[in-house]
This record gives sequence, structure tokens and C-alpha cells, in this order.
Amino acid sequence: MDYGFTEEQLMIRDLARQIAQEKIKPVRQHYDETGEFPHDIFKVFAGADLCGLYIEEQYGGMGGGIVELVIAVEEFSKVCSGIALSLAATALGTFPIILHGSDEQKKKYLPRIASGQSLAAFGLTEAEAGSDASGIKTTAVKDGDHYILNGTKQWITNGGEADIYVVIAMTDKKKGPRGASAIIVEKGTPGFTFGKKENKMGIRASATRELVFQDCRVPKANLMGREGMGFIVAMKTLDQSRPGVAAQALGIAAGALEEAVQYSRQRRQFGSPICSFQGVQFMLADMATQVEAARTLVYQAARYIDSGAKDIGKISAMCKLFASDTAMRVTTDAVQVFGGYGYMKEYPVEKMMRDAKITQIYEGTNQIQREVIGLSLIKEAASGK
Ligand code: COS
Repeated sequence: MDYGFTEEQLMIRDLARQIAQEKIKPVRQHYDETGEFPHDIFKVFAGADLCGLYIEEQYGGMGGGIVELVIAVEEFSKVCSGIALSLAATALGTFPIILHGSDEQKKKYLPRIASGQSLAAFGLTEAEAGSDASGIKTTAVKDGDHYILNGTKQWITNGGEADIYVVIAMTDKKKGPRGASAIIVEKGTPGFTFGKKENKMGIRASATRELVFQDCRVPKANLMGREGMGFIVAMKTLDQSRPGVAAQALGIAAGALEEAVQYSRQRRQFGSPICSFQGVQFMLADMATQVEAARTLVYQAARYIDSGAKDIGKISAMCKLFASDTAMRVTTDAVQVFGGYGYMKEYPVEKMMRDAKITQIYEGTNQIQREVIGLSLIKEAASGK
């Protein structure tokens, strides 16, 4: 299928596909079983110049956008979405710097991220603030030329592995969402430690940890934009990053489909390969149709964001919602096509099914995505669009 990619985008796709097959496939089971962080693979991403795909050339990146990012994330996720997440979650932590960072902040942090020297992470979620993002309790109190941070962030992807964290904290509790601010905190800052590493159902190669701030002094220069902009920074960041989750889900679904088609040609029952049975063919046909629909929506959303459009929230939420629901359905059906073998760890589809689930939950549950889409529709209708 021709998706209208440029020469450069096709090169990125081929390179990512090659890395996925040659470097990630042989080790994915190891990382899934051990839950270790795939430092060696991240070095491969860096060596192939893929860490700066979406970062401007003046900061050492490739000068691409969301399209380039989703192409790479899809290819890696076809083989292991947990490993792919090291790149996608770094993008999540980098978008606020790209969107709202000062020149100094961009010069200081983006080249390190583009070269793969540093991973990034985004610290929004807390124990009691998930879907209700404005319910965060972490505080940042001004003290001369510093902010003093106190609080705990939960389930932070790349937690402990990243060097650069964009943290959303309350600088003025009384103001609710308008009292939140976005602040960059570097690993190694006194008062900043990591809590327990989570033992997860899927994406086990990815590090998920608490960020703990205890009287952590951060220079005032690390504030992004103005005080009070933190909630908007967070929402705009999620608008940019959700296609990355969608690409991860798309890759998982496409990978599971590929495995199911191959297996159905080899597995024989009643004297024939099971792909000769209409029941199996219909399942594969539905899986393939859903994958193709998700792919179209993900690429469309990525292109729309890269066009510089402002009203990206709805399409971003749509592609995340649709691709993640597709990933869950398609991986469940892939396990079904494999039958009893699909339930065993020797075959990759059980891992893909476990990995798929989180894409319906993180960076906003799919219930939240529906709310974002619904509210956008109502807003559009009210404004006569
Ligand atoms: N872009 C820019 N501004 C936005 C925005 C967006 N996408 N979404 C909301 N805002 C603004 C609103 O315009 C409003 O601004 P004003 O106060 O100036 O009017 C402000 O942010 C508050 O918006 P709202 O009242 O809609 O906030 P709610 O608390 O009702 O939250 C949802 C809305 C539920 C959509 C939001 O909290 C959300 O996305 N939650 C999920 C968060 C999430 O994904 N968590 C997982 C994190 S994993 S990294």
C-alpha cells in the first residue's frame, strides 16, 4: 500500500523495520521476562539517529514531526511495544519543551535528547490524579531563585531511566487548574528520588516508576512558560503525544495480524491448513480491515498535527481511541487463531495481547478520549464550524 510517504519517511520506515527484526526481535522475550530496561536497544536507536526524529535540526534533530515519530514507533511496536516505548515516552517528555520551552531550555535539553544521550519523561499522574489531571497535589513553592517541590508522581514511564523530567506541580493551589505550572527537573537534583518500579502485566521492557520530591530545590529558570500554564502545557502535550500511543497500538495490532496470518498457513487441522477454513479467514479479514482503518486514522492525525493546525485535540483523541481498541480486539483474535498455542509464552501473541491493554488506559483512558471528542463536537457545533 502506498501511504504517500516521502523518500525520507520511507527510509525511516525501512530502517526501523530492519532494527525491529534484527535487534529487537531476538531480545524481546528476554526483556519481557526480566523487566530490565533495554539500554542496548536504545543505544541502537541513538546510533541510527532515530532519537531526534521529531526535533528541529538546529537542536540536533532530524527536523521531522509526528509523522516520522509514528512511523518508527509503529515499526518497533510490531515486534515489541515495550521497547518502542522508550522512544515514544521520551517524545512525551520532550513535547512540552518543544512547545513551551524557552530558547535556553531548548538549547540545553533538546540536543541531549536528539542524540540519545538522555531520555525524557513526563510527570503528570499522581495517586489521586489520573483522569482528573487537575487534581494534582504536588507543590512547587517559590523560594528566591528556586522552586521547592514536594509530592509524588505515579506510574511515570521512563521513570528512573530518564535524565530530564517535565513535572506538573501546583504553584498556587487556590487557583485549581490555573494554579499548575510545568517545571523541568533533572535526575540527580537533591530531593528527587525514585520510588518502586512497577511489576506490570505488559510493556514489561518499559520502566514505570514513582517520582518522589522531598524539598527538592529546582532553579526558577526551569519553569516552562509562565506560572499557571501547567495544565495547558499538559493538555497540549497530550494532544501531541496521543498519536504516539496510537502508533504503538497500531504496531501491536499489525504485528499480531502478521503472526496470525503466518500461523494459520502452517497449522493443520482436519487435514488442511487452518487458513483454508472460512471461519479463520473471516477473523483475519476483520483483523486486517481494522488495522488498515487504524493506520489511516493514525497517519491522518499525525499529518494534521504536523500541518500546524491548532484544533488537534479531537483527531488526536480519535486515533488513540480507535487504534488502542483495535489493538485489544486484534490481539485477542490473534490469540484465538493460535488456539492453545496462543496462550503459551513460546508464541509472541500472548505478549502482544498483554501489551495492548495499556494503550486503552494510559495518556488518557479511552473514556477520557471519548469525552475529549464529545466536547470538541459540541464546541464545534456551538461555534458553527
Ligand atoms: N489544549 C489547550 N487547552 C486545554 C485543552 C487542550 N487540549 N484541554 C483543556 N484545556 C484548557 C481549557 O480550555 C481550560 O482553560 P480555561 O481555564 O482557561 O478555560 C482548562 O484547560 C481546563 O479545562 P477543563 O475545564 O476542560 O478541564 P477538566 O479538569 O474538566 O479536564 C480532561 C478535562 C478530562 C479532558 C482532562 O483532565 C484530561 O485530558 N484528563 C486526562 C489526563 C490524562 O491523559 N491523564 C493520563 C496522563 S498519562 S501522561
